[in-house]
Amino acid sequence: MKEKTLLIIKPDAVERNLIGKIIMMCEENGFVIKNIQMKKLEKEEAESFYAIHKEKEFFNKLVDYVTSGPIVAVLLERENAIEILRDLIGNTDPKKAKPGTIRFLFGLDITRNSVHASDSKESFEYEVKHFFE
Ligand code: FUP
Repeated sequence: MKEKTLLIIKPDAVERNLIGKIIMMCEENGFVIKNIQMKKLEKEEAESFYAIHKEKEFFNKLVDYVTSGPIVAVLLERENAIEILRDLIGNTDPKKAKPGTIRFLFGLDITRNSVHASDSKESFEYEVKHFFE
């Protein structure tokens, strides 16, 4: 069964002209682009998107970072999309990410880690509303 997931290309990657390379890696791994949008998030939108982390010590830093420049939201589809995209992006901390993953290749540190991907069906359903119908 085909499944959708959400990829966010974060400000550090957009700023370093990595949009094309990251999307190419997705396409090479069998994902089909269903929709795409570039957007600079308002503080309130970022706080809503990351609401699950509201109580974490890194929350304010995360919101400041993700609103620091434009991001690209990409709606992707393939079989088992959520799990496969999580594998393709790699560990949250680029230092711990497996070679060949997006965060290993492009991530700068745990905050500026280049991409976000939904980690479950439930988080996808919540996150996608911030960008697409
Ligand atoms: P992930 O799903 O891999 O993006 O990781 P989390 O949901 O745990 O974290 C969401 C975002 O919070 C990360 F992408 C970066 C940020 N974060 C920090 O800045 N510091 C931390 O210690 C953990 C996460």
